[in-house]
Amino acid sequence: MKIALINPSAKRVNAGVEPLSLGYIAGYLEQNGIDVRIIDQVAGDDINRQINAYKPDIVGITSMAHMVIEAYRIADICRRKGILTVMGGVHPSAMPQEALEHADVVVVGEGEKAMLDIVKNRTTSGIVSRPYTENIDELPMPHWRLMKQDFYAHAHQLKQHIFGSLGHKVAFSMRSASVLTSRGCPFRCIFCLNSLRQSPVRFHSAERVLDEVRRLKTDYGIEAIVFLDENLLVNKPRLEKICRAMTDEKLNILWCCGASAHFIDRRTATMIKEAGCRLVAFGIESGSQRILDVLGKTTTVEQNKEAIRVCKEAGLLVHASFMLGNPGETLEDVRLTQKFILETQPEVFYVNITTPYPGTKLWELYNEKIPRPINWRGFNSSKSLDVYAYTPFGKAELGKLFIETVLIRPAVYYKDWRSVLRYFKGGVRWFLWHPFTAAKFILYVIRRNIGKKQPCKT
Ligand code: B12
Ligand code: SF4
Repeated sequence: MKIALINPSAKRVNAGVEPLSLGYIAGYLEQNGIDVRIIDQVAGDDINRQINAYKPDIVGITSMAHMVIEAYRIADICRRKGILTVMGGVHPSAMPQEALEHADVVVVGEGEKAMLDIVKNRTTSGIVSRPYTENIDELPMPHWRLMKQDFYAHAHQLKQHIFGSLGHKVAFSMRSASVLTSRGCPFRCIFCLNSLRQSPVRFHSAERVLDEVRRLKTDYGIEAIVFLDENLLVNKPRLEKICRAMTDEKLNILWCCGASAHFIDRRTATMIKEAGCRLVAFGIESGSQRILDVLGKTTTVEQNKEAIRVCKEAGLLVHASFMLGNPGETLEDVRLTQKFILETQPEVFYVNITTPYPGTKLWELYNEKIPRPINWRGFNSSKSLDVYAYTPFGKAELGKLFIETVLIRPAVYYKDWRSVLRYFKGGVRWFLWHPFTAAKFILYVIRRNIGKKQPCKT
């Protein structure tokens, strides 16, 4: 039995990150003796050609909302070829009936055990769901080799340079990889899948995390790691073990992570810095306490300011993301967010348009206001203003405020001409050092932007 797992590419969203969900499923299937491949459109694979060459019995396609049109197009093609077509991931999990119009089987929730059951039981139709894996250490590590580590090791950096994530220069000219050390989050922000998802927070043990880091270093030459966890700092005893080992063993890996302002204090900031952390990313979302409360964030504006201050004092770079177009947001709230950015000066910041993803509380509250038929391509948080459904601002006004907020960037990033020069020098040097990867990536971007895709009605 041969299984092909497919990672569809989405126009307009840059995803220079390994498809870890498929990596986990591939690792689990292979551990259970199944022949598996990952076909990755993002890394430049031609899906049709690869499928014709590999001739899988089953395809499994992952999807988030913004890429689902392409995922459905691929599913339709696979079904036409007579291959059993399974879909999974955050969007099909939230909209299984919609996905069933294109796939034979839809997996709701985690995919490792569900996919193995489908293969073993020869399930050919319907919705499949399995209980969450309680002890995630039972799952094998993601299948790094099948995830095209070589492409992603550099795609990260290109993304960082091209899109100006200055803070990510931690990985400058280094081979980098993404690691997930936990699943779930203790909070329930209304715009996030965790607002309704009943999955508990589960952690890989410190030993398992260290094993993965060491293996990435020795087997794949990885020098920089992006920890993709929703909140790496939640479990302090585990964090201490990981940091102590990284420091004592002189692993010499630079890393960055996501965190919530609840969990950072001076001691933690110093400890992670010593262990190689160079950047912490916070979902700050707003400078207005009223909006933080509406969004179900349990942080305060003051707590967020303090978290940024503490990180900067410890010598860590700060990446902060903000959301505009929130329910009931007024001009005054937006001004508070702009003021927050100027005051706290995070080294990197992103502004997103609040998007009601299916499977979230926000979707339940506002989906009826979204014009039908729904354009899923617009569900990408930052690249489209098509999906706002609940803000008192009109589209034009929201667009203007978005641009205005994004334009604070130069004032934050480029405080003097030296920082501008350093940044561009860094980018040029990278291209000179990696001409082949750079050429490959540029070709991929060109192909993706001019390649015509068949429209797909949903
Ligand atoms: C880490 C992360 C990222 C990382 C990396 C994502 C990646 N690898 O592609 C980064 C920072 C790059 C990122 C970027 C974005 N992200 Co993000 N991200 C996450 C986060 C925090 C964790 C995802 C994760 O790795 N989970 C762990 C893995 C193991 O779980 P999983 O992906 O769900 O996969 C399991 C199941 O879904 C299932 N499954 C998945 N695929 C398949 C396929 C088959 C065949 C089967 C059977 C099962 C199956 O099995 C998997 C293993 O158990 C989630 C939040 C969350 N609560 O889930 C948001 C989340 C997935 N991101 C989201 C969004 C919107 C984005 C962006 C569009 C934001 C933006 N504007 O740029 C981009 C898109 C990037 C892209 N890939 O195209 C949304 C998606 C909402 C939606 N319905 O589409 C989420 C849910 C956050 C939210 N708002 O609630 N993200
Ligand atoms: S803290 Fe982040 S991951 Fe957790 S619920 Fe809120 S947005 Fe989601």
